[in-house]
Amino acid sequence: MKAFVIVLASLATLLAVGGASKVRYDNFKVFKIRTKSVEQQKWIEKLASDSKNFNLWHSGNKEVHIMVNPQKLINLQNYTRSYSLPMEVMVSNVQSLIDGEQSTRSTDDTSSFGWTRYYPLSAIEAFLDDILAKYPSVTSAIDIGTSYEGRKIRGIKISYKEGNPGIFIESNIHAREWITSATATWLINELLTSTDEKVRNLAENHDWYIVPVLNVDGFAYTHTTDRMWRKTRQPVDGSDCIGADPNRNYDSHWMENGGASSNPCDETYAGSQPFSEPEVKALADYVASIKDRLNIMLAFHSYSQVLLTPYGWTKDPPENNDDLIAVAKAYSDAVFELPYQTKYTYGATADVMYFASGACNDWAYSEQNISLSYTIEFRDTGRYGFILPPIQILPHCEDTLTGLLALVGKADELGYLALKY
Ligand code: 0X9
Ligand code: ZN
Ligand code: ZN
Repeated sequence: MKAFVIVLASLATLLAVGGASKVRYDNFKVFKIRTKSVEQQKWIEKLASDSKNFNLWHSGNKEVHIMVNPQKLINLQNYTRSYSLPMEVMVSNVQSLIDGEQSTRSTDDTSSFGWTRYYPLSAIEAFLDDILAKYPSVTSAIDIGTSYEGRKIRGIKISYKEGNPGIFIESNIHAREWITSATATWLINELLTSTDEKVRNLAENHDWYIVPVLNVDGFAYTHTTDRMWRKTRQPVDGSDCIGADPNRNYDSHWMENGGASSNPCDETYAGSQPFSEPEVKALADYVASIKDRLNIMLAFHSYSQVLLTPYGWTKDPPENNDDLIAVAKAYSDAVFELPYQTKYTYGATADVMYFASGACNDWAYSEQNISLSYTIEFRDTGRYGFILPPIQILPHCEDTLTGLLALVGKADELGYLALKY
């Protein structure tokens, strides 16, 4: 027995040493560049496919945020200077942001789950188990499926009674967007424990299907190895680059209109074919199996503070665009009323952001008949980007709950919560 313990202990050291080979971002900077044309936006995006030295944090029609290896800064500056593009430092040292994010870990790490720090997948799973054990009559486990690396993809259903309209939440499909699963787990807890009358109504008169971490492999990888990882972890035949952008992999106008990349080394690589990524296929199969029970689809992302409506693959507005916008506006207005005054904008993805094909919310809208379907890009607008400080988790969660109350209220008012089953 003793020998066994020693073997285990030395294995742990080995693993710890392995964990020491984390990707570091010392003196990497993030620049905010104001672009004047789609060509300029595209050029900067192209520079970012040199993924060792550059990484796209955000790309919009007016502004691009790009992370740069200090040694390669000149490549970017040559371009921005020749076109006199205004360029400002958003993050001066990415590694210090990452270090700051980790430093809030304390001794209560193992004893309780909370929302003052970010947790690894194992802790999120333990949280789900706790919740399922504590609220057995209103919660049930959802087995979404298995990831490429063999991890379980888990979800939870909250249902207080028969005959409720359904709301589905897909979260952390992009590995580095940690605030999404922190928010999803907080929401689960809040729906079950809040005594606020409005929240009780939200919880008990709707069925909630919540998948806090869809991209489980990528998420685990952001904790062990590379904080800035976005994609899945499935190798690509004939390429040294790993993973696809799972939010370009849904089978809805896949790879149309330049809304995704066919280059496996790009951050928006669409995969070898629709649903090539097992995590995306699993989610799609599950959603398809309950689609008649779903009235609203929400995909949690970060960052930018924007509600994105369909479509991402075309600028043509969907049939109920006015309603989609009215419901988004309700969310935005309600959040702005809070003391934090967080400003959410809204609009169609292809208009306000960029062409993005094969995304979850378009697929849910077009292929599964879920007429209210949003991508919500959480805090912030670029100060910290993906590395939102833990101190902001709870205020952000309040924002989200307030937004959701308004969103669901407006959806009801416009007749979108009528049962389809
Ligand atoms: O590019 C994405 O997948 C999302 N933005 S992120 O910065 N989190 O990567 C936006 C997806 C928009 N949805 C549609 N294309 N409909
Ligand atoms: Zn098409
Ligand atoms: Zn995302």
